[in-house]
Amino acid sequence: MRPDHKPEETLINDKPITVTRPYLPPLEEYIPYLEQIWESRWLTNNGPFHQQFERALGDYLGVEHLSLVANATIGLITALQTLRITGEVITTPYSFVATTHALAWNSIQPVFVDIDPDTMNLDAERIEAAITPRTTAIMPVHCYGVPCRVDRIARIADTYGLKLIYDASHTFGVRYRQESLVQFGDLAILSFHATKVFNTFEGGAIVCRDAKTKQRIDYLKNFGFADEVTVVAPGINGKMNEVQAAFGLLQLQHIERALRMRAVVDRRYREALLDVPGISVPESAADTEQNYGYFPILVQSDYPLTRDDLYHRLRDSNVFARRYFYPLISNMPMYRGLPSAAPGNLPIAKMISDRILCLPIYPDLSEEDQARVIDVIRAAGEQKIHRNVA
Ligand code: T4K
Repeated sequence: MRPDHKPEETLINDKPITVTRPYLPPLEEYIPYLEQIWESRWLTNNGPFHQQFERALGDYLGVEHLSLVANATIGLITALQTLRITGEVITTPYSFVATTHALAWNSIQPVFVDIDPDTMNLDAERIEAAITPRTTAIMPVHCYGVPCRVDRIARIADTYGLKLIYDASHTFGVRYRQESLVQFGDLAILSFHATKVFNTFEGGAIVCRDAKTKQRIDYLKNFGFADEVTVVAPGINGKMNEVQAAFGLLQLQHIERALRMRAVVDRRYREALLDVPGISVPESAADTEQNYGYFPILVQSDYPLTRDDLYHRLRDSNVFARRYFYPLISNMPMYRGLPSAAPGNLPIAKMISDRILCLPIYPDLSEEDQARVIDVIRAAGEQKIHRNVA
């Protein structure tokens, strides 16, 4: 048993509060869509709902060219194929594993570059030093929906003739300098996973800049078929089906409300945690309309518990915060042998990854449930420091 664990504190009767909870519209609103699918028997392969959702999503996001995909992981893999990326790609170790796995699935060598301590995104000032003759692209992540330094990174990509692919999985609805954040880069990939701000159960999209690129993505996600008898590329099955596309159309009607509800939760946390010593809440990004998809905090060394102890303390109260993103991707067995994975190369990422905790946030997180999360953090913060601080 951990030294700080007191069984009598365990509130086993409290219902679990998970890091996220998918937004779902009223079921009765979805039934008519299902009836249409049953009627038409058109289940997948660029069906009518797929076409409608793709257009409606482009309008919502303010982009002309996008292609729906089965999930963001397939989207990232397909994006790399679309631009025929090979050799080495500069990326962040501080992300969900899918970012780097997509490179591995294309036999591309990831080159990890450290992150910026404020944005937790790829540090733009360190990119140039990592470029070699084998580098073909940069693949940053707008982590938690916080914009990367898009202008600086675009300039580097232009100067060195590199492609720029953003893992934009966290950015649904985020606007930066009054533009959709997915406008930046050659390609940007969104996730509509159940745990994301906007979900179609599973799903995603690749945003691109022109019709020709969209055409290539559409071929690639459909096995490479250009017509019934012509296969133009070694494609994959990355299609979104009609059940998901119809659901996406319906979700679009609810997204603004869901975002407003998330903003309320975000504000309550900020106010409540402001004066808790040892807990830092990253500042809201400048010039950005956020989507409040995550609520990351950093558990600093002057907080009485370590990050992991706080994580467990919350669990004991049935609160399931998550360590997004720990461990670092560069520490995983399949990547840690890479030269760029050496811990000395990634000190900021390591420090953030050891301190990060993402608190529960979702549209219908009640004030009462949120108070439970806050109370645990505040109460633990008031106890005497009894741990060895590194
Ligand atoms: N790039 C980035 C930067 C990403 O963050 C992700 C995904 C991707 C790429 C790949 O996107 P996709 O290929 O998935 O479209 C979750 C998600 O599975 C993953 O999509 C997400 N990032 C990642 C940050 O989080 P887990 O393993 O933590 O999920 P899980 O199953 O533990 O769920 C977390 C909590 O959410 C549960 O405790 C309860 C709640 N939940 C979850 C699901 C699936 C629900 O209430 N209902 C649900 O259906 O990875």
